[in-house]
Amino acid sequence: MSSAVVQHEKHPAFIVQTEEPFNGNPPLDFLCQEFVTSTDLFFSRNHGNIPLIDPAHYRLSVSGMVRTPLVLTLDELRERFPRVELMATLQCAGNRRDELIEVAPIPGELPWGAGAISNAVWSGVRLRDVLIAAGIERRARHAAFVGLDDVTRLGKTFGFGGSIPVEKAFLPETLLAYEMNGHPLTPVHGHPLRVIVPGYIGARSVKWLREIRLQTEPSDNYFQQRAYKLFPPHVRPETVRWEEGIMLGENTLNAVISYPAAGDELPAGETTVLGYSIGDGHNVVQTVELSIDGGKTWQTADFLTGRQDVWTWVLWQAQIRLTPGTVEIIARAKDSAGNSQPRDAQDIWNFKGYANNAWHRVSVQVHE
Ligand SMILES: Nc1nc2c(c(=O)[nH]1)N[C@H]1C(S)=C(S)[C@@H](COP(=O)(O)O)O[C@H]1N2
Ligand SMILES: [Mo]
Repeated sequence: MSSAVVQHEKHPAFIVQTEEPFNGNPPLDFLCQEFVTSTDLFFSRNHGNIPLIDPAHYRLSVSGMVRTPLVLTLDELRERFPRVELMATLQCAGNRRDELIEVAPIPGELPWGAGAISNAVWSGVRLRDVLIAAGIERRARHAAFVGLDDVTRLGKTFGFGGSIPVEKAFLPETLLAYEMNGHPLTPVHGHPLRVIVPGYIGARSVKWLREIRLQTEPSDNYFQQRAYKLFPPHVRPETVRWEEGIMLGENTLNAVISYPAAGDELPAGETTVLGYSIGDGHNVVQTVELSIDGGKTWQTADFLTGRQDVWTWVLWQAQIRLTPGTVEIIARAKDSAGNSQPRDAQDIWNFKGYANNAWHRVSVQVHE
């Protein structure tokens, strides 16, 4: 067994995209078999090393625009604040980048398929309870997080970081989590403590959390100021003015077909199509629809999961009738506010390859 497998505690079917830094995802068909993703299949996105932290020596600092700066041990965090549990789906902003790369190259970024998403039950304390204990000042507008990992960018080495507006930091769903699916976090998922920001891109859920700083401006970290920013399609790396990008925060409505896969050969007749859909963090997914005639007519999929809220995905299935030839299956979702998804990836292409939520299209070969 390789040391990577031991260290990262992943399932044999887990697809490792890169070993260093460690990045990988479950195969799509495994992913959509479980409403709550097993920890050993949960996707992982890392920009630097995986720090191994002794929980006994771990300290969290809360500083900046607070009346009482805090330095907390893990035990203090557990004892001083109520334990809460919440299910939330994390999605990397780079999920489905491979389809944007088909439109035009995106050098230097991971070519994620649609597996950079997973759903887990997180336990920990509410960020708001910790912030109330620190007594935040009225002029604080953002909560900035820094991790204990080492990431090197532009010739400097620093901890991965990012921030969220204080309004989101004070909402009850925003957690400092020490457990995932009923067990202490594993090293790749941020042991011993990480932020969980439900409804936001995965990048704001900072792992191996070292510090929370309250400030007037968003984080000055590379991953807030350069990466995880959205630019219009005409902007290129050579012409980019970084300050003009939009900092990504909330998720976008998305729907993905997990079965069949592109290029699959299927017999004519009835086929069950499977997939997932996730909302924008404000509205629940209302319907998922499928088309096999280029979007002229649509049929509605059934949700497989009884439970549905704004922080979690839905799994769905639909029976479609396939006739021989090449068939493009298209999926799209609508949410409870009437929002829908963009039709084509080329309309939302951006040079960093983020937030692809175009209609998902899967072409299969159907034989007699
Ligand atoms: N400290 C730290 N936190 C981090 C990252 C990182 O590289 N370092 N990656 C972020 C990104 S981009 C994503 S999508 C999620 C992935 O979380 P996971 O590995 O538990 O799936 O963690 C976020 N938190
Ligand atoms: Mo991410």
